[in-house]
Amino acid sequence: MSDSASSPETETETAQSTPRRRFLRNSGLSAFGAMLGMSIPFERNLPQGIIPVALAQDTGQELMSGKKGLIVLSDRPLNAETPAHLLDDDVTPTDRMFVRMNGLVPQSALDADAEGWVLTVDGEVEKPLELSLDDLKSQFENVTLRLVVECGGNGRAFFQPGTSGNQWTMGAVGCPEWTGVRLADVLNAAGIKSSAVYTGHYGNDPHLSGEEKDTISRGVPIAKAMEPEGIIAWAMNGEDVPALHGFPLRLVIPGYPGSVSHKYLTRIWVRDQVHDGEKMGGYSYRMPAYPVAPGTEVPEEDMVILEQMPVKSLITFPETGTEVASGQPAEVRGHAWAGNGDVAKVEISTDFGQTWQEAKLDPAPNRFAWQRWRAEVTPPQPGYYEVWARATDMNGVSQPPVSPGWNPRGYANNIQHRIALIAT
Ligand SMILES: Nc1nc2c(c(=O)[nH]1)N[C@H]1C(S)=C(S)[C@@H](COP(=O)(O)O)O[C@H]1N2
Ligand SMILES: [Mo]
Repeated sequence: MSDSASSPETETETAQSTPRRRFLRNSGLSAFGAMLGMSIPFERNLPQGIIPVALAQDTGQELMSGKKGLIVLSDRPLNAETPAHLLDDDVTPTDRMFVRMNGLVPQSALDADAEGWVLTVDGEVEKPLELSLDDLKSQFENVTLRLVVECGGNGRAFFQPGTSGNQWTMGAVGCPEWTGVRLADVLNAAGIKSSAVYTGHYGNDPHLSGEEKDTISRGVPIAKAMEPEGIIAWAMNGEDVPALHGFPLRLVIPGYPGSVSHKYLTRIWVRDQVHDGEKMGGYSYRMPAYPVAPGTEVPEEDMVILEQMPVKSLITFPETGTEVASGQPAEVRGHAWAGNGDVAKVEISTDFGQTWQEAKLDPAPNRFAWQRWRAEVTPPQPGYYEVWARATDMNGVSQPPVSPGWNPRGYANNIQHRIALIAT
């Protein structure tokens, strides 16, 4: 190692300034070599499991330099969530949007290099498409929508017993404004055959191992893909989608776990069966088909794909632990959203769930945007209070005060959000 690692900074610079085109041509290189854009003379000495430091992206800090106040859960892959009080904006600012990587951020995204980017749409279609960014922008109606992206594992930290994966608390969610074209319009242009069942999504983010395999490749049922809110986006909050969020192109398919909103999108494969890409099977994004006691070992064949995300709400103001004056009304507010569309109501409690008061709930600016709610609370006397919030969806399904349906990988936890309020 020490022989070849002259200076990490130099190697990083070299790797980043090397055009992607060049290392794609150098197909004789090993996987790591190809990613670095140069040969690794002492590669046979590289101990197994050691990644060249220039590729390690343990530079979580560097990648996160555009973010403010996020909590990094892991730096390889990079995963960071947003504290609830930083999610108060109606439109989540880019510097506060959570980050969920399964692999590495592709070099093309770090370089903001979209030259020659092509989106392929193939499989069960009449007319396979190869679309450049310009084709997408010019051939289809452009739409701008506020859409919630929430990781399927948001809330995992609250399950007992604990389950493996990022220990997200409440902040693996955000609602930026996305601009792009409707996925449905692109699929219609390709002509969906009657044999089409599912989509399969691919991007160019490298696997952590350096091997040439997919980090993640998920999809959605065709009916979901044809909903008008699913978009192929090139802009987030009015600017190019940034490196961490999928430059230059990503899917945003709201209502389902964030993992179907593929970043660095290169291909949509229309399948004649349920997509079987990476993280579609086993225990990934799958739930027991029936309720199980916490800690149960569920046979793989009894697992079904997690589709709609449950109804949920956040208290984004004030920050937990804030002091307020007793006997005076204090504003409490946040957002609510549901995987099946609009939220019916939001209620809050300041007496540990004995009584609930209905909050004022704004309509969604568009379907699958989160909805603003506000309420006033008046602590009757000095002391410690908690505010609990619960949203109810259009089917009358609401959020539980404790973690709902335990499952082996800890998905879809819509436990009520609670904050502390200190009345003086
Ligand atoms: N190419 C690619 N797309 C991806 C992922 C990924 O690792 N690679 N992670 C998915 C998961 S699990 C989530 S929750 C969302 C997170 O989107 P964000 O990082 O923009 O917040 O991206 C999804 N799309
Ligand atoms: Mo996720």
